[in-house]
Amino acid sequence: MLGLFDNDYDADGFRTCSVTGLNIHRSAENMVKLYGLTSVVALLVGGIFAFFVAMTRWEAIGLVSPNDFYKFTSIHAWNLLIFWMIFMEIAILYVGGPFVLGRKLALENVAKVAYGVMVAGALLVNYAIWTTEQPNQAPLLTSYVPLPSSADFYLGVVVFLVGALVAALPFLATIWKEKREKPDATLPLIAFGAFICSIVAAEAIVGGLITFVPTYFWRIGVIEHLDPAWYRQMYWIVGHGTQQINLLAMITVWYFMTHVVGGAVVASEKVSRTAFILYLFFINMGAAHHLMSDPGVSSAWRVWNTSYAAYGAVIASMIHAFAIPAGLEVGRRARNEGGGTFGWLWSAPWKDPGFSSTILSIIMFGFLGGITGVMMGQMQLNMTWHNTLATPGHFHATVVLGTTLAFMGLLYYVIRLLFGKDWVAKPLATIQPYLYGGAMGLVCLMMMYLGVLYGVPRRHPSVMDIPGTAFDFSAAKPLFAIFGVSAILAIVGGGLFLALALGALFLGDDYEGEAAPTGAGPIVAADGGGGTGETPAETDSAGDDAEAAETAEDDDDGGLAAHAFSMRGTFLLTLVFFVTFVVMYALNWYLLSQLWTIGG
Ligand code: HEM
Ligand SMILES: [Cu+2]
Repeated sequence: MLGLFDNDYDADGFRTCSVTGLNIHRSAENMVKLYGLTSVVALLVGGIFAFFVAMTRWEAIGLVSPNDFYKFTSIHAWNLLIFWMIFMEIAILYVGGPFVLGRKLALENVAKVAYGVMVAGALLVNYAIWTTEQPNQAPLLTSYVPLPSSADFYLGVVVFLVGALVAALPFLATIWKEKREKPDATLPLIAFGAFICSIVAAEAIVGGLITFVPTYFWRIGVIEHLDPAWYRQMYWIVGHGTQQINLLAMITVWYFMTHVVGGAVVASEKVSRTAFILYLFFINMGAAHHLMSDPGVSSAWRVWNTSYAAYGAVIASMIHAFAIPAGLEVGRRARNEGGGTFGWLWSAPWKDPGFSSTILSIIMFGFLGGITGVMMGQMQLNMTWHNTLATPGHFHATVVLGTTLAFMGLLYYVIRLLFGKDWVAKPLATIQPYLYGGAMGLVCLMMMYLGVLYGVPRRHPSVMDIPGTAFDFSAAKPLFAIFGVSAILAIVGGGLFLALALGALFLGDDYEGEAAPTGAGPIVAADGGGGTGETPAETDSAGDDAEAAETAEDDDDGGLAAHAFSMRGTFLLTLVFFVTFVVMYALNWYLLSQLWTIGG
């Protein structure tokens, strides 16, 4: 099709990637391309609707009528948070499994069928939302019972979820075959991360089916009554669960991209794997933060789940956020790429959009998405964030600044390494992540300020003058103006990504890459940690640079002997993060205390 699926493979259907040294089989590659391209279509649709939604919330423009606002917001949310993310995540599973292990994709036909089912579900959801008519209501992301949405919507969701569950099977079957053949070998870190991601995904999807199947029956009249409190609790298994998939996929991409583009190594296999395991046990509890203001569950249940238990996952995120820059620092120091405290960082390939997207994703996810998530997930502070515009401010920082940017970075490399096309308009490609990330960062901050400082509600097209109330948000107008202009810039940045991606695919020169700084080095196939290890690039192209690193090999830990190289740059950055965390936390408590006079 249009020459997009025609790489040269050997008789067994394999080819060796000249940059990563990975052994890629046709079956896996074609599916990654198919799912990846489809996700980009969803990004386009959702992005177009972002413009309408943002320009409605900016009431000076007031683009969409209040009646249509929910329809537009629903299409925006489902295409971006669900379809863009999940199609891409299936592609990431197929990279993390077959690519990294150098295997065929098992059950290739199942992957194709699943793809068809997912597309059918996605189309049905879009159609159902777009044609919503009274008494049905646009579902938004949450489709809270008893708010009725069209039956087709629920059916579409069920179909999509079934498709996504089936799409994970070829990945799991590939891992299973690998383990049968090499029972004693440990999975390489990337495959391990993808595996944990798939388990979390399966839990989320099963939770979604338990929620949406009865809801569908309720909507077509087979079940008479659904308890809204039951729905809310069940819904958030998938509602929050999909965010866990996003998080895990994003972190797996962080490891992969910093390695391939920045030459990062794994500072400690054990630490990184432990962090993935922590997610497995604790991340689900986070779902309870959506019920912080619900009367149906006890305070003890809420506090236990969102604080003590969820911190098990928060700490895992912080471990990764330390381990990845540390791996970059060690890898680059080992190859003499910059000395001093931050030389390794300044000398990194900042003009490479794959690299800058990844690093911006790490930084902005941590500072804007992560810190705010911990704050608003805390019972008292939640009161100042709940159902205000600050909530979408927080989650755009996680799913846009974090996951979407990381996936964009990965796609830049999918274009080069899988489609074999070089980027077009490189100066524009260089600025794209900064434009998108910078503008979107402002959008998120403005939403947070509007919500926490002024109490502007989320999901409401017109707040400057809410009819029949004494509320007056006009003091917030200047912040809305910054929000609106930044949103336009962010949409331009997103559109630029799409234009560059399509431009590269159809007009780009053929890409003949050079080997990555570390070849398929320790991260993809951790030598000590087991894994399939020998990919050709490791011997041919790792080159002299890697020798210094090899001499520092640490046998009990698999990767590099991290202690052979300083990590002081990362350590300082981590301190900056902690100080910011403490200041933000204290500030939010202060703001909360300003709501009521205490002890007066
Ligand atoms: C240029 C990029 C984007 C802009 C300007 C934008 C803007 C907005 C705005 C203004 C809202 C409505 C807030 C409200 O009234 O409550 C919204 C909602 C939402 N957006 Fe975005 N967005 C963007 C990208 C994304 C992306 C990439 C995702 C997901 C990956 C996403 C997911 C959502 C979700 C889930 C909702 C909530 C819908 C609901 O309340 O049910 N957005 N967005
Ligand atoms: Cu959540």
